[in-house]
This record gives sequence, C-alpha cells and structure tokens, in this order.
Amino acid sequence: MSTSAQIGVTGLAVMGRNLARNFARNGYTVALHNRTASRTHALVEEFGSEGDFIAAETAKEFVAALERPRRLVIMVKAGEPTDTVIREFAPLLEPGDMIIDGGNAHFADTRRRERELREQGLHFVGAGISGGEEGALHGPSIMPGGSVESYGSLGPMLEKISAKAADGTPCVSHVGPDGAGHFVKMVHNGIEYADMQLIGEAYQLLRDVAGYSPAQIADIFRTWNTGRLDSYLIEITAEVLSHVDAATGKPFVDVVQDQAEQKGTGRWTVQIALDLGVPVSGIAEAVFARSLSGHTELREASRGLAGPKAAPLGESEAGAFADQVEQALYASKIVSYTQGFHKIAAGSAEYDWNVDLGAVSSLWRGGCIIRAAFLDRIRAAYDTRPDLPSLLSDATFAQEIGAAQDDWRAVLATAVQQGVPTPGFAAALSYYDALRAERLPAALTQGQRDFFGAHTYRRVDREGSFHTLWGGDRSEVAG
Ligand code: NBP
Repeated sequence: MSTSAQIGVTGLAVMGRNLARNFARNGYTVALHNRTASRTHALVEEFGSEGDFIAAETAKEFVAALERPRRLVIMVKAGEPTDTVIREFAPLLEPGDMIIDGGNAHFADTRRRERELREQGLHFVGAGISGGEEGALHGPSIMPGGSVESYGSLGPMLEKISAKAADGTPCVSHVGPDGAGHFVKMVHNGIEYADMQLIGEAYQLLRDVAGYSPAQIADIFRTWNTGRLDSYLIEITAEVLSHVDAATGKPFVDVVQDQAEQKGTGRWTVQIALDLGVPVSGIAEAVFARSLSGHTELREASRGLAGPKAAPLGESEAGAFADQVEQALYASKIVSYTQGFHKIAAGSAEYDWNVDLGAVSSLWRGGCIIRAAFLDRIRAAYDTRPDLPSLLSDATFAQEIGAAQDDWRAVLATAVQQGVPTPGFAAALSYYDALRAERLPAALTQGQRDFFGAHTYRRVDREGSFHTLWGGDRSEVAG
C-alpha cells in the first residue's frame, strides 16, 4: 500500500464523497475509507479518473496510506458515529497527526473531543463545512477550529478546495481554538433559518396581500437579486417559485406540503443563545415557525378561528407594497445578522476564542448557503471598527435601517390588519425598537420581582441594591 496520500476521508456518503473528489481534483492524493466498503469502491469506479485515490478497506490500511503528519477527515453522521470513528482511528495515529471532523457536530462535543485527543498528542480540528453536496464538490465555505499549528499544516489545503469570494479570497480561515469552528457553523445555520423565514414571510405577503402569483413573485425576487439583497437564497427562491409541477401543471410551491422541520444546528443556536443570554429573537422565531408548521393537528383544529375581514390590495397599490416589503426584508435581515454576530461575540468571550468577526463575514461570502453581497458590507463594517459593539452601531447599517423603518412598520401594520403571520419581521422590528428605546419595561419587571420575592433592584440615581417594604410602610431599605 502506498503511503503517499496527503489527506484521507472516512465517511463517503454525499458530503464525504464530494469533499474527497474536491481534494483529488485539486491535485491531492486522497485516501478513502468508509464503514461499508462498497461506497469506497463505488467512488473509485465512478470518479477514479478525476484524480489520485487510494482505496482502503480497513482502518489500518487507511492510516497506513497517509503521509505524516496524517490528516484524516471524518465525514460521518454527527453524534455517536463520530465518537465511534474517533475511537477506531485515534489508537492508530501518532503525535502530531490531525483528525478533522467536517460533520455538523455540536461545539461542546468538539471541545470535549479536542481535549481528549490533545492528551494523546493529536490535533482535533472541528471544521464547520457549509454549501451542501454541491459546495463540498465545487468549493464550500469552511470554518475550522482547533490549534493554530494544525491550521498551519491544513490551512493551505483547505484554502485550495474552498469557495472563493468575488475578490478571489478563499472562504476559509482559522476561526479559533477547539470548538470555535463548529460554533460559528452553528450560528451560520441559525442565520440561514432566519434568512429563509424572512424570505418566506415576504413571499406570503406578496401572495396574500398583494395578490401576486408565484411566477410574478419569482420575477420580483429576481429583481431584488440584482440589488442589495443579492444572495444565493434569494436566487434559489426565484427558481423554486417559478418551477411548475409537471404532474398537475400547478406552481410547484402549491403542491408541496407546508410543513418544515427544525433540527440540529438551528435548534442549538437558540438553545445556546439562551444559555449565553443573547437575544437571537429572529432566529428563535424562525425555528418556532418551522415547529408550528409541523403541528398539523393543531393547525387543523384552529382553521375555524376568526380572522380579519380586510380587503386585499388593489392592483395599483401592489407594486408600491412590493417595494415596501423589500425594505422590510432588508431591515429584518440586518437585525438577524446583528443577532447572529452578537452570539458569536458572546461565545468567543465565554470560551476565550478571540474570533475575528470580520474574518467570519469574509469566509461566508462564498460557498455557503447564506452567501450574499451583503456580507461584503459586514466585512467593511468590522474592518472600519473591529470592536463594533453591534452591527447596528455601524453608521452605514444604522442609516440604511433608519431609512427602511417607515416601510418596515407599514408592512407589519398591513400584515397585522390582514392577518398574515410575520413573526420574523415583527421580532426584528421589536428588537430594533427595544435597542433604541430610552426606557424599557424591565424597570417594572424589577419592581414586580421585588414585590413578590424581595429580589431587590438598582436605582438610576444611586449605587447599591434596594428593597421596598411592600407589605409594610413601603419605605425603601438597602437590599
Ligand atoms: P450522513 O450524515 O448521512 O452519514 C452517512 C455516513 O456516516 C456514511 O458514510 C455512513 O457509513 C457513516 N456512518 C454512520 Br451513519 N454511522 C457510522 C458508524 N457508527 N461508524 C462509521 N461510519 C458511520 O452523511 P452526509 O449527509 O454526507 O453528511 C456527513 C456529515 O456532514 C454529517 O455530519 C452532516 O451533518 C454534515 N453536513 C451535511 C451536509 C449536507 O448537505 N448533507 C451539509 C453540511 C454538513 P455507511 O456508508 O457504512 O452507512
């Protein structure tokens, strides 16, 4: 068996197979392994001409085929299978070797695995990979964590196989130690949930309020895709909306069941945001909206509930309304990204990762599902001011969202009057209004807590904590 492979991939389902082909197409010799050997042989049979592959049937053969330091990519189902594979391979490796987990692992698992393998002298790189199977083959966006040393060896290879932004920059960089890469991938997916929900709300408003057909809405999205909303998700939305079902001749979107699932990374984004105390309300609404859509019996039982009797817009008003929806969508998108980047900053502070937010926006500019022209602007905002407290503190975004707010409010008012659910738009606007508010009702909340639980409160005019004797003479004492 040759020992000339610069990289090995174990786990050759859609993602692993395409990633292995991508490495080979870029001139690397790739060792291949899969639990079920037939997948390994099928890859070589079908795509062997694309580059140099070394097919291995056993873990021992696979490890023996790798040049040192070994670079071994795991692309198996996230969770227990990843631990099983690590247990199988780690004893066969030597200090300095690298295990790269390209699956959608929970960042806490990545932290644990990195710690355990570091004790054996091995580098463990939790690498978030986005772009689906097409991205894996033609260039994904890659978010590697792990040690700086491992990136020194692995980075140039990842840079070669990654997507490139419009300016030619590879969509990969070292995100930070241990679980930082998988954490950032998780937030990427949370933002993806929010982007998709906001686009869905825009679609439903254009359909139910403005009365446009799916084909007309596809054209509107195509127009939007030439402006500041230019992005992969807007582009594919137009494709999906203009697709006609061959069997019925109906718009494709009308023959698909309107139930979506929420799982894995979207849910984790919200769960961990709660742990960190970061308000990712737009992402949370997107996860809940998918969850609600799946409660078919509940929805069936609620069909008879009363709704408003507002008339839909006339043809002449529809065009102006579509322009307002574009403003609402863009403003809500700014808020989603504001929340997502806040969450990354909070994770980075909690785990001491020192994540460069500008670099994250840069590596999302190509290859991944949320790739968008918009990310160039986020990059510019962090380049101008790396310690930006929030994207909304950037002068350009503040100006844009300010300019959009009248239309944003008008769209939400119409949605409410016409009974069209818009949880993403509404959560985004509430977040914006809450951040800019002079006073929030949290003062009343503190009063209530002090009343029923003597939890104490702080005053605006003096240091210290205080308690009011609510059951007595209502005088104030030090808390
Ligand atoms: P799957 O997530 O469907 O996993 C299938 C692979 O896992 C097969 O190679 C299978 O081997 C292997 N496997 C399983 Br299942 N249990 C195993 C075990 N106990 N020991 C060894 N191997 C085991 O594959 P995928 O869709 O290609 O995704 C791979 C990873 O990439 C996942 O973590 C996924 O979340 C992530 N990801 C996927 C996408 C996407 O668009 N699909 C995008 C980004 C990230 P077998 O052939 O012997 O059954």
